[in-house]
Amino acid sequence: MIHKTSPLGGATLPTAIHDLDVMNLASVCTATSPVSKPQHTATNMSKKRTLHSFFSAGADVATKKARVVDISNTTKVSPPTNTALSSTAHDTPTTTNQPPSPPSTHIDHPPPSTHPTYPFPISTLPPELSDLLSFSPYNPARHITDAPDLDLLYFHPYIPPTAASSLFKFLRSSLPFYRVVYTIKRGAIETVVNTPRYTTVFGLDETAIFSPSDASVLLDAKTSKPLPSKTYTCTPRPLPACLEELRKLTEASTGHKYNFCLVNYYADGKDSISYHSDDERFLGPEPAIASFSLGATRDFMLRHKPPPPAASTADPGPEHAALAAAHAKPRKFELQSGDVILMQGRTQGCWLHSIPKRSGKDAQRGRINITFRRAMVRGGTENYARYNIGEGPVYVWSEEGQEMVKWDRVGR
Ligand SMILES: O=C(O)CCC(=O)C(=O)O
Repeated sequence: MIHKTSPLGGATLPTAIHDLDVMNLASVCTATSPVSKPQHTATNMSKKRTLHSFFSAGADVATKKARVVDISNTTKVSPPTNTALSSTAHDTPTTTNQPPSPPSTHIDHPPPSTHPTYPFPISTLPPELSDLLSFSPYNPARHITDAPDLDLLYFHPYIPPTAASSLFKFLRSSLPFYRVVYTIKRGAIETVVNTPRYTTVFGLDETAIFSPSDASVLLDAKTSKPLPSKTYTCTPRPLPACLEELRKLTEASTGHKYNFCLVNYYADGKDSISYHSDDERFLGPEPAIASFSLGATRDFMLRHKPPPPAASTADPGPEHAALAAAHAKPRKFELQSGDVILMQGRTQGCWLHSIPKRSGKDAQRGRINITFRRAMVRGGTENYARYNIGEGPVYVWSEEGQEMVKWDRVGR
């Protein structure tokens, strides 16, 4: 974990760098509050399911199968007439607070989301897919608390199976991605880090909002007054409507609030993320992070941070032994397309997670991971932009080549 000076006045902020081969596992559990009562149980979670999803649990499989949507011909991104290059980009901003499209009584495809920071307009979910997503969560969550400091909700799956593949293809071909390269300095040594996956990010921390009348203008969240243009060194990007829809569903079914959406695309088994925890100070205490899997099955590994040194080596006691065991023996979840894991409570403070490289079955297939999080202060917005957008080229999915290619502005 790497620390930098906080813009909030001297405290250090761990940054969201998760890509070094050797992670510093020396940090110990940082959660400070006592073990809290779980916030959501599988039982009360099911109460938060949408009305639609209650019906879906009893719906017959044939009905669900009949609703499979092939959106492969409907996801083409429009030519970049409304991009950052275009002078009309400011004219029709998409704000983050628009309600999701009404269910499939709509026949027309809703217009794409535009914003001066988007390299090209981002498609809105086809109404058929949007309609299927209202059946989420497909299954109620399993509440996993059977190891020290661990507090997970596991929806297996969350996205209805009829929608998962379409949603994966839709997002892969609609979002702009980046392959971020950055340098870190440890003492006199500078290391270049090539992020081993494609990334992108949208969102804004709690201190500001996008102006409802012009999303290119930022307002102070408390006073609603416009913020000076230099408030952020990056230019925050609002969630496009397709991710906004997913964010609202996730808030309703997990009971937590989110203002950021980070997306990873693992092109194949060689792409990965090293052991880390999302316990940055800018997320506040005991952050809740909802993590979606779409596409290829990948192993999600979790291990407890190393326990503090035992006071007495003779008999460190059962609690210490349980921590040592949770550190020594990682937990593995084979995350499948449509699954969601919510990490909450002391999980981020005390546990590390990773997606290791993979060979063999499913290693050639791509996987999308979406995480919804809530950043409390400006440092979070800056940090996420730096490590998930960076300064390099934009990548887009090429249907023809079946791979990510550099976006050349002319081609789209
Ligand atoms: O891809 C995943 O499931 C995990 C992603 C993750 O840990 C992160 O973005 O911090």
